[in-house]
Amino acid sequence: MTRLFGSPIPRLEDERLVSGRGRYLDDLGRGALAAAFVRAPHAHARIVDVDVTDALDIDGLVAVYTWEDLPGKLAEPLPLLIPHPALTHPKTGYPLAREEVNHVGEPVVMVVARDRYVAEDACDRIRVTYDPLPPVVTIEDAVRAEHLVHEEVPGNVAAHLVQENGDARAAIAAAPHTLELDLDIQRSASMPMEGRGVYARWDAEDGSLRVYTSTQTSTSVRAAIAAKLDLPLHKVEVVVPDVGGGFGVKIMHPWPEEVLIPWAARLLGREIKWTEDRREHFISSAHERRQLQKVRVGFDDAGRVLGLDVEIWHDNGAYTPYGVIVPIITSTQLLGPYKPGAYRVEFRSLYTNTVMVTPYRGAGRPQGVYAMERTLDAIADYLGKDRAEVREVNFVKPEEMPYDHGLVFQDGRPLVYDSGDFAASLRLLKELVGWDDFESYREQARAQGRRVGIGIACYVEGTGVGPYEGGHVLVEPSGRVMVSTGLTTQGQGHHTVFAQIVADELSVPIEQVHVTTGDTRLFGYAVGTFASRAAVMSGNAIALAAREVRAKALKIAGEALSRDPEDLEIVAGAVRAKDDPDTALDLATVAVLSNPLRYAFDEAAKRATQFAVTDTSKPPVPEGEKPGLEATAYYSPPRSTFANGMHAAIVETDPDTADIKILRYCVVHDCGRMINPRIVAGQIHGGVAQGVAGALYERIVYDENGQLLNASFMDFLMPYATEVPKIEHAHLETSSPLNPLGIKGAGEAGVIPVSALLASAIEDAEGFRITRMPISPSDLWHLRQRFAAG
Ligand code: MCN
Repeated sequence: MTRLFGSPIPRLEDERLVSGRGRYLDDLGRGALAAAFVRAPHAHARIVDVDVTDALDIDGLVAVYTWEDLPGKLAEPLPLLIPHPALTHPKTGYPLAREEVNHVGEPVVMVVARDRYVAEDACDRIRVTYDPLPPVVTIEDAVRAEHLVHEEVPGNVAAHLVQENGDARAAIAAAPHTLELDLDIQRSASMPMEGRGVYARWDAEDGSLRVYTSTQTSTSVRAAIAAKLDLPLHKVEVVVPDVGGGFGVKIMHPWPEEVLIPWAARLLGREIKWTEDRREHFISSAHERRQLQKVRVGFDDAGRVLGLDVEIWHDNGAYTPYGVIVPIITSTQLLGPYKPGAYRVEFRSLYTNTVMVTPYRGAGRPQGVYAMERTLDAIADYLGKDRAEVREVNFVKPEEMPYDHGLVFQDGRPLVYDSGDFAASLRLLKELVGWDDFESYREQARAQGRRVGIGIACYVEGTGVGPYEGGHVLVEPSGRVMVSTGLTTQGQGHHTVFAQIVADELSVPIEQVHVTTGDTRLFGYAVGTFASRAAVMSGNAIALAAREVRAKALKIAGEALSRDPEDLEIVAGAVRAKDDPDTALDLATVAVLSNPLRYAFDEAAKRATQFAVTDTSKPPVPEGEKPGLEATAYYSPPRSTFANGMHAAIVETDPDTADIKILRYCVVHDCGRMINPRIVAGQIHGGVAQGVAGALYERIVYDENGQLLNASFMDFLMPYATEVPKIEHAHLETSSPLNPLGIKGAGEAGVIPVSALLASAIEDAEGFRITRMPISPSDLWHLRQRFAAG
């Protein structure tokens, strides 16, 4: 049988999904009651009064709830998911606002009604009286601290952290050359095709809840519901249907709606559903990316960085459910494939009266790469050196792996790179894009009156973060191989890759393998899908479980065939003797033999009778074994494994209109051993598309009152496929020594360097420094005017 690990087979789930047979949250719960929310219209205000009287006589209204109605733990603030010592002033919101609202869109009242129309009409009739407070909208407002987002948080500083390796300031002072850069990256947000959504059913007789939710983290939503509603864990089932994209926004556990809807379903004894609309997604889910950065760098004549001192002001939004995870990722992964002589980073995470900031695909890395790569471009310009060469002199070398940066990573463990050959990646990228031939191309273009530029940006990505993930593999008496893992799927092709792994390990046809993800009925322990961790974490756990099943199958078949398991092998779905292929038992028969309660109605059971243990002195289940041809295994990594990559792009900027076109886009990517190169390429392409969107088109715009001005696709400029360039890619596979399969993650990589890269390429075309991203034609046009005016 051909080995499937490493094969670019098409995704098994796609036919179903693209032919309209996916089941998304809103496809469920037809006939359920609908919930809708009254959300804050002010960025910052005290709630004076909530008057629901006018809504109560609407036909079809079922219930109206405010914070005052919430019992017990439900009335408490939502949990702080990842505490950190630097987070001195954590703040999380209430499921429904209590006395104050801190951003436009915060939920204040929940309405349950016959259908969504009635619920929305009722929302319109609810009068909330507010006493508006001065809002803090931007980082600059927060730093000025004339007003406070949370009264008890001085200076609006949620968290403050300094990390150092060596004395960067002294190294800069002693360096032959120094530079300073002020950089700015704007706020953006993930826009999955499907927004969030929850549908809950209460079974009064059983006293249990079934909750369907569009989430990236089913087990922790379940734990939160059980805790908030004071239910035993086993009375709460969380099932994740098909999910139309997450990109980080669905990792909050729980969202207010995820505890409120189940609570109301229990209280009313009715099924209730809520589906987020696009406006709600803009104003009441999560955003990311805004940072101001100040970089001071000292370097030598070769462009080697001797000291790097970076200050970061991070816009945290109104609450900190995720602690400092985003700025801490920025501050550590900023280093990319490089090793500055000494490094100091200091960040302040600042509250603003805006939608809270949680990880969005790339999670803080695009900002870090932006700071580092803009700095290296500035050094190259200053020294008149080739930009790729300046990068190369700063690379960590393969012989220096594992490389310890002397810093603490986001998981609290040391920041240590496990593998990668950055110089090899760079060589490959330069060849792919034709780096050395670009100047002659530029000359030709110039002769035609065209302005072109080339850019480069490199990154590393800590992937496969712990603490663990599990996998369960079961061979049924039918011969079907059922695989489950607790993490969820939002479009990454997990069902295909996990089936590839198991089909290989058990030597069964892939069509026989069925994968389920994110269903707490099947797998209760899991962390979730984020941080490019599914392949490393669940991939390895499932492989380990399949290996256990394989060993067990050999043992059971060995007993039945009176052979030593060592003398047996599994080939094409059957256990057979290495020296005699006719002495064989198919896996279905072995599955029957593994279970003392034999399935007499099954074909395999009939075959199994001739091998059944007839010696009554032997126990029906072999000593030390459990019944069933199944195994559960967990994988817990020693630390994160670091994927890496480099992108290069050629752009053309219109001398008159300042229109920006990407002519070539090249990617070299190394995520260790690839389970499925086609899926990895798809992930990279999708990531690049999202990165191009964030670099040239999308941004979240607030006015001075904290009103989101572009909360719809009319105004938030999501690019079409026509704006996404053709992506040329090459893979490098340096195996990770940290996990049995040698893999590293790939899910976020594509998006990470794009803003840095396009800034680099546009700068090269235009001849002046780009320090603010995203950049639109109008931004570029204004920059040109400013540059021309000196
Ligand atoms: N893969 C592989 N070989 C490797 C590494 C990965 O074949 N060496 C495959 C994996 O098996 C998986 C895919 O590539 O099918 C991505 O793997 P991984 O890097 O483990 O990332 P996750 O599966 O954990 O996905 C999370 C990641 C993140 S953090 C965001 S955000 C994101 C992303 O994936 N959101 C997505 N990609 C997305 N893709 C879609 N379609 N929708 C989203 O919401």
